[in-house]
Amino acid sequence: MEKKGDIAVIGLAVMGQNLILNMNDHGYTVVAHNRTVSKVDEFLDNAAKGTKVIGAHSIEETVGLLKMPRKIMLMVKAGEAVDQGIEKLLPHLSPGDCIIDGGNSHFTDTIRRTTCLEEKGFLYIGTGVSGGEEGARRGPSMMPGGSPRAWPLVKDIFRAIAARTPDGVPCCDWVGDNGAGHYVKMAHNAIEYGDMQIICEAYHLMKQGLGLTSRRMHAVFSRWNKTELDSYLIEITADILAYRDDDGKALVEKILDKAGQKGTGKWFSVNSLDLGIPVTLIAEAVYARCLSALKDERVAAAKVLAGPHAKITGDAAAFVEDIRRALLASKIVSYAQGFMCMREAAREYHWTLDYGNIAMLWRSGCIIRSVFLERIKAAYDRNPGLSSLLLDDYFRALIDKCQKSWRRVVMTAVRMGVPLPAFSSALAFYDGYRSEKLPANLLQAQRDYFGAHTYRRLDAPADKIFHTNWTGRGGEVASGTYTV
Ligand code: NBP
Repeated sequence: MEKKGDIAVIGLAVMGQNLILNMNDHGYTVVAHNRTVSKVDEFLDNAAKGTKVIGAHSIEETVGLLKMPRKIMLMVKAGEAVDQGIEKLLPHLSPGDCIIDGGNSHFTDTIRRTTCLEEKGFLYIGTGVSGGEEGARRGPSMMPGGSPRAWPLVKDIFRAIAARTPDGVPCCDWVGDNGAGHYVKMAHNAIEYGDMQIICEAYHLMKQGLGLTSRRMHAVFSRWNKTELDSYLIEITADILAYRDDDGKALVEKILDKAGQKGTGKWFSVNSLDLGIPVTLIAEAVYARCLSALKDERVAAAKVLAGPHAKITGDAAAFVEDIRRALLASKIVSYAQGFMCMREAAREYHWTLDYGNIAMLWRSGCIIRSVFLERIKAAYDRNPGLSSLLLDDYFRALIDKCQKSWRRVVMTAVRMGVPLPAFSSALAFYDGYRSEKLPANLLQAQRDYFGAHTYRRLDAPADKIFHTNWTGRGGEVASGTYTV
């Protein structure tokens, strides 16, 4: 009898190939297919040689080679390729079969696809897969969501191939309905933008403000990696700073300072605006990449725009510790904002998210893996209804410890003319969040003055709306109230 596969993977680029080999290592028989069919044989003759992987040269053959109910994972470019893949598969599937999209799809596409496939009697999963090539091969962090009935079909395979926390728990669990998995993956990527930006700001200040060499900064980041900041991104930053080019000079200093991006940080920032949640640090991280990309304009502006170019004097070691604390406080704000946004998304899109569990999905296998995430899990274990991580006792105490340093760093950088958009926006958010009163009373008066947008009063019931004829020339008619 012909051997049948446990799962099929369509898309034999870097992620698909490595996931297949990972599944094979864990004893699963995988059917492999790719749009450009020659890549199937190339894969079987090379990386998959000697494995149990079965090559399929058409969609029909792929489907026919699978055990029922069928599980077919698309690892193709996000967007149209996923819709095209689904269209091609549907005529060959039976009710109860499951299509899985493991790419970086936008969560709204996943919501649409889940509904569409469920209406046709099929099951659908949109799963975040994080950790790049190495993660896919050795154990990614996986964030599946979609049709809840699909989870038991893939649970064993996904949890077998996923990364594990230091305690041995797989970094893969069901996130929630329809687009929840892809939403959480988007949040992960966006938090990664924030983490990278705050590290870059620390580096910028040490280099430009203190004049530290890459060798010294390598030592600093290596030391920081033994503190609360212990994480993959701090570790690779230390490695990068130590890396020498052929001439013995630091390679990092020869790299063009123009950042690229693939869009998930922007997606999250746009979504945070849609939801009305101030995810300021991540948005600043996206804008910082945009500003860096304006290299030619910056080069021209640098010649004509004045500003300070002073160096920081005084105790350099003490200031380096100030920077570490500023980084830590900013990181706490970034995660607090990211989790606030996920909480609002859960309300908006009707998901039940387990925030402590999400933190542990990211504990290994992905780019933002860190010890810090365990503290987030502990905070949600203490209080599952926590409205902000900033209010958790551990994080509150940590911010208290870092606060003076954080303010000193931002003030010094402003004086020196070193841009710290993420550090400073995080501090502004912190001060705004802890303000009982903000100047929005004046803002509401302005809106009512020019547009009759109405306001509420502190000394009147909350549901009572007022409009003032501020100039004596306007009418008494108020504008309708609505939220954009
Ligand atoms: P790519 O994102 O580079 O996509 C290449 C694959 O998509 C190839 O197999 C290609 O087939 C297939 N494809 C395309 Br392009 N258009 C297609 C279509 N219309 N119909 C069918 N197949 C089509 O591959 P990747 O880097 O392995 O990433 C796969 C997914 O995983 C993406 O969504 C990506 O965002 C996500 N992801 C990537 C990483 C990473 O580190 N690379 C990490 C995490 C997530 P062909 O060979 O015929 O052109």
